[in-house]
Amino acid sequence: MRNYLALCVLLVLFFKKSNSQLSTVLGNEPIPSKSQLQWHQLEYYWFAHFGPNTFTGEEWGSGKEPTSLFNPISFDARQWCQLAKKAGAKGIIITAKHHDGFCLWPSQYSTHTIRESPWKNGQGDILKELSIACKELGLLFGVYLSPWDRNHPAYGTASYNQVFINMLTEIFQQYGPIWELWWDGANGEGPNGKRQVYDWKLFRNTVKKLSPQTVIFSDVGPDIRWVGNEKGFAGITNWNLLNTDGFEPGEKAPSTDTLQTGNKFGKYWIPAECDVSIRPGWFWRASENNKVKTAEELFQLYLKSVGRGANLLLNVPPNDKGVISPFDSVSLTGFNNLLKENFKNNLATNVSIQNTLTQKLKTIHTLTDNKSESGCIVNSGCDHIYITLKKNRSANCILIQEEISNGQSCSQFDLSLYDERNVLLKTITGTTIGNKRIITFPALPVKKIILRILEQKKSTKISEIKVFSINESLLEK
Ligand code: FUL
Repeated sequence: MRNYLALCVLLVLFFKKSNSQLSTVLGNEPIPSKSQLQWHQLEYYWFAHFGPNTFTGEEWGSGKEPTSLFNPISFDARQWCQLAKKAGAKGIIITAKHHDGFCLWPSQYSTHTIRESPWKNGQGDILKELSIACKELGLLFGVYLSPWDRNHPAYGTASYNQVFINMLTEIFQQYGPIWELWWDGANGEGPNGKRQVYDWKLFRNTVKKLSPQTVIFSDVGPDIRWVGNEKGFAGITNWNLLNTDGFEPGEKAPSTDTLQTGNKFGKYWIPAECDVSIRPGWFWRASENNKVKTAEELFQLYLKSVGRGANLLLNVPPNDKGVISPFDSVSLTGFNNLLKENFKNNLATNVSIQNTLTQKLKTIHTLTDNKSESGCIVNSGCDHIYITLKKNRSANCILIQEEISNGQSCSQFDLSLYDERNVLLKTITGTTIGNKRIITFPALPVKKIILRILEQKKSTKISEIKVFSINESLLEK
């Protein structure tokens, strides 16, 4: 009996632990880990590309740039964070080391770092200042660490894999907690003309040991996948599942089309993240100050990423003084205002569900309670969800959320829009829902909407339904 009890305790502990670390399977369905589920709720956060390229105007530094170039005299991590907060972002992922190998922290494992730069007489530490500012202002702190290194003398030899592990360990131990770690799949030649054979398995295992709660991004996860483009959009059909057995980041990744849509019957829960820059390039350059995406363009990206069930990783590159330029900040605060204004007034007054076999109709308050964890199971075929709207208001946007903690289910749905006299105005069809699905259409005098799930993997749990009248100029293009 005592052994039995001990085993039960062990199992509970193990399950609790593993559930927070890795995506698991329920029945045959992959489900998100606790960290992945929290990641889904973030929806939108920033990338900060910063380093020698900020001073040279290059996108991919050669690794031969003199360290004397790096001197952001007005560097202010709090300015970045204050703006990120104001712009509604939930965290910042910084390029601790880009392909040029320059480290934004004084790494023991490189001689090409800020320690060798004139900035703060070599005493500065960007990762330290940014991680502290993020904590103080309530933002998550994430790190991009490029495996490709065009400077490190060990690159292209087996010993470089250990250098990379040492750098990861340094970062996690000195600047943690790190919420998301970003691995680029790019792999070119290093200073000795050789390419590296990465030990991805060792990298992954090391990070999972150092920080089990961190979500790791790469082309193929293990926690978050690349969306297959750098333009900021997910597939219109977007599964949070992916088959990664036999694949690796970089050249051995699945096709970009597959990354965009995921695999309906994928073996692992690896949702898509849409990385895109607010400027044409990833790094700041003065010549692109007048090419910053407008608030309206950012809103479009939001519809095509978050509105398709993915997350939006928006790159906001600080300038050569070490601050985010006013050109970018105008767009960013404007974008957040558009989100707040346009998604403020939910026109749905009542949501009820009717089983067409029994004709029973009941109101479902959980679908309008603003809580994505509560919801209502919808059976395909027999269940209809009725959404009643406020009077005399035209609508042009519908937002649906699926409760995904037990997996993603809906693969086909339709929405029928009726006016006050019960005349069918329009039928909209869709495929996946996932964490969020936002559909826009030219405004119509809608009084009632019926949502049907036409095809699903198992029972779909819908958690929120909202209807809006957004500015006509913001409809998805
Ligand atoms: C790419 C890199 O090569 C770009 O420079 C940038 O960092 C982008 C986010 O990922 O693969």
